[in-house]
Amino acid sequence: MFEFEVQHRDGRARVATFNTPRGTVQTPMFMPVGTQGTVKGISPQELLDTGSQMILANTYHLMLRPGEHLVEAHGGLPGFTAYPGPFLTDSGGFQVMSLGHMRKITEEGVTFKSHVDGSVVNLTPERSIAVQEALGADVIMAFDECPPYPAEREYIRRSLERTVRWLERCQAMKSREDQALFAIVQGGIYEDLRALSLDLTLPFGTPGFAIGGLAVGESKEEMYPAIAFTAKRLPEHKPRYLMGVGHPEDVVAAIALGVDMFDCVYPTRTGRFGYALTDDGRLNMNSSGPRTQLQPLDTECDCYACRHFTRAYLAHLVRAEELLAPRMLSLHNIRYLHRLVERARAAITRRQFHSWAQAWAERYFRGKV
Ligand code: PRF
Ligand code: ZN
Repeated sequence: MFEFEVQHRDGRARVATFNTPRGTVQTPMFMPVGTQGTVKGISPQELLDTGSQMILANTYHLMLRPGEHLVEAHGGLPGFTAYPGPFLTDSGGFQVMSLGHMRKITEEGVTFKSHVDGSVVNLTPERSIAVQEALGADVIMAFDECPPYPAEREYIRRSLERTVRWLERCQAMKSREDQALFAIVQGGIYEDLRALSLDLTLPFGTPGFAIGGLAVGESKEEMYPAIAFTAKRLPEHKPRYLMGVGHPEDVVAAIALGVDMFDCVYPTRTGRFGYALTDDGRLNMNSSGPRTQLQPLDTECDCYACRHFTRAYLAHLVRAEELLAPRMLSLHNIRYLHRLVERARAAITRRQFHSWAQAWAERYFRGKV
């Protein structure tokens, strides 16, 4: 179980298969975000139809509501949500810091006030693993701290060292053989702190490693080198997961640097806000252009929305605030990310990734449709 087999390489980019208890996935892969046990507005069948391979769900939200035991009573996330494929759960630390109130971090864990009912909640490495075992995802994440940006170097160093001690507690707590625990490398944008985090984290030998602590407000000029030197030092034969990254240009850039897995709310969130991702850039459905255009969102896209609807019809739905609009834009944008990684996999397999990526970026940034 959890075998990761690299099949093709082109520079640092690779195509691989990753075996999980609920099926084998192809990487590079994009994971839609189903924070509350649902990818907002999209049914399980629609997720499968867009080419989704693995769905991300959140420990933080599900432990607060409805509680992990209710999910467990359904046989875990697949029974609860009716999505039959593999899941990955995030550990909760990152969400506490962005959503919890009155947060307090100690060596023991994080104490915060629930955004649901205001109650005081403790989240520790042990609790995070217990919740993730009850939720029953195929891949579970270590409980970490993602420092805010900007943060003091010294704070980031102490934080990453504590994240390593928390990883040790996560590994000790873990009891299920059918779940893979991924460690998370932190260290902000500092090369020496990333190196320290790698030195302390790699010996745990987890079946996969995540690059955390990025896409938190730093520039791309700071983020890309941090991805590069972290990915370079991660094991060749294990999956590398860049957490919370899903802007198309960042996905393409990170694949070139050897990253295999991505998740982001971007395609669904920007879809709900009325934007469609296309090879000519992001299309604002509230602008005047699409209102009279009789072509689909993206002529090459094979999603349900592109096979059936014109831009003009979808722009009408957006302006009329019809529920179908955010659903169809989310569906199309998820398919866009899946098609993007599918094309990246094909280009790596042909050993033409660099030229494909250049041509893709040239068009994506030229077209301000
Ligand atoms: N840690 C965890 N989840 C995350 C992150 C992290 O650093 C990020 C950073 N972009 C997104 N999600 N546990
Ligand atoms: Zn489409």
